[in-house]
Amino acid sequence: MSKSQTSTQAASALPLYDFDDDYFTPACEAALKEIFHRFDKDGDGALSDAELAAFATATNGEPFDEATLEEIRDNFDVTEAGALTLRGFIELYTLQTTSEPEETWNDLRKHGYNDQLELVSAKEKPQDKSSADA
Ligand SMILES: [Ca+2]
Repeated sequence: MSKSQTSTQAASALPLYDFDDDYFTPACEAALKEIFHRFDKDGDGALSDAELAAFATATNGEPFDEATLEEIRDNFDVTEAGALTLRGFIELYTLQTTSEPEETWNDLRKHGYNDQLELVSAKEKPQDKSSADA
């Protein structure tokens, strides 16, 4: 689903991917690894379904559907139990970043990074949730 907000920024943002090296820039690699470990709650080096759901919700506002999970397991490095490894996570972002860098920028901003790929706010913002019942 496309979001209603349009993103026209980031024209002068840092590069995320070094096409000469065929790999992420060091700053982007560090950011992606930090995000991966942030959601790897039990620290076993892979994102289980529950951890992946938390990641997807923080990134997209909703967990991946079953078809997307299948796609992830089919295309990227996962453990025997089907949890996405760091390598798989990097593979996933390689695919997205080389085709749609704006999408990766959106994700990085969602997770608190600014245009210099500095972590400025690691907090998930709860204000757009309708469950303000505290
Ligand atoms: Ca884990």
